Amino acid sequence: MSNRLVQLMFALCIVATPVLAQSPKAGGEKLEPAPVIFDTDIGTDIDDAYALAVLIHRPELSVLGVTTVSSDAVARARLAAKLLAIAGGKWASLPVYAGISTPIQYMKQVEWAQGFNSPSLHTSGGVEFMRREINARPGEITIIAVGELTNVAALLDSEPGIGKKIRAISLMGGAIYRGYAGGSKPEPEWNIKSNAKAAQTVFRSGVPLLVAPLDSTADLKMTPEMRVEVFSRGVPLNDALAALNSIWRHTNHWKGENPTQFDVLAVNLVMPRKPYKLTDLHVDVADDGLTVPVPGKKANAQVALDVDIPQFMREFVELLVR
Ligand SMILES: [Ca+2]
Repeated sequence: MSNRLVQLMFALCIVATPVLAQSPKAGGEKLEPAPVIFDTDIGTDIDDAYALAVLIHRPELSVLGVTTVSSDAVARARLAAKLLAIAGGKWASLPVYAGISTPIQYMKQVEWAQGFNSPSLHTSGGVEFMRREINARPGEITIIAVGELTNVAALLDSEPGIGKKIRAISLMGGAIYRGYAGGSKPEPEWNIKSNAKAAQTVFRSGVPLLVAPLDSTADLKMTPEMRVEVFSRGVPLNDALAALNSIWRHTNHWKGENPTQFDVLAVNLVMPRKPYKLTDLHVDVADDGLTVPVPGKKANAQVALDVDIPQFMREFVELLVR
């Protein structure tokens, strides 16, 4: 098959992707930003902080608020609120709500925000915030979920029919055909296995799902050279990322050195700037958190199984050094 033909097929594939389409403004070519809520376990791994920074730099997305989940969700919310305050401008007043807390996990980065407070920081009410926003704008809002799915499942369980009012859920989670290491077998991935029951609720909900599993995210490594580019920019948000990256790098118990940008892909899938390969799949979640593709069954997700890693990382760095 010629390269040209492959490109054409790729283009057609993207055009046919319904949940990703933006709504054109009436009478004009300019596109309305897509409203999103960012649900995060910021503070444990480092990629949530980068994903939030990417959201700050994506004008085609309109962030309505941030909700936090798992471990000490209040400490996570404080961290997100401080990062947003440092970003400044409208970001400083973006609402941040703690969602559901769970038993304590490693989350050393939250100490960076100890004692921080602001009027936009809410120490409870994450799930209620999501429900309020979705009911106010039925069919419009995409939830970007980059932690365990506890808040999202609680939202779906909180009100009959609420799922039908959610435009889509773009989530980082699962391992379809591989695990964390290249060439490894699929294994229960962290966000799914941390609350497999919640993940089952989400995958059975009928809400359109965009899924960034380990298949496409586990190799999104931020090299030392990329960190130099981002951290030498000399702006407060990047300085904050450098501080958080340093805390994470020197304290994480899995000896992570080059941050893997798992969660950034879940942000990018809402409004892709380039042809990610999305595959319609039916995905079942087993009780241990394994995500199992079921061939022949009606698809419940569009799954990113493949990504152009150099292009993704280049775009990621360019966004953060603007
Ligand atoms: Ca995360």
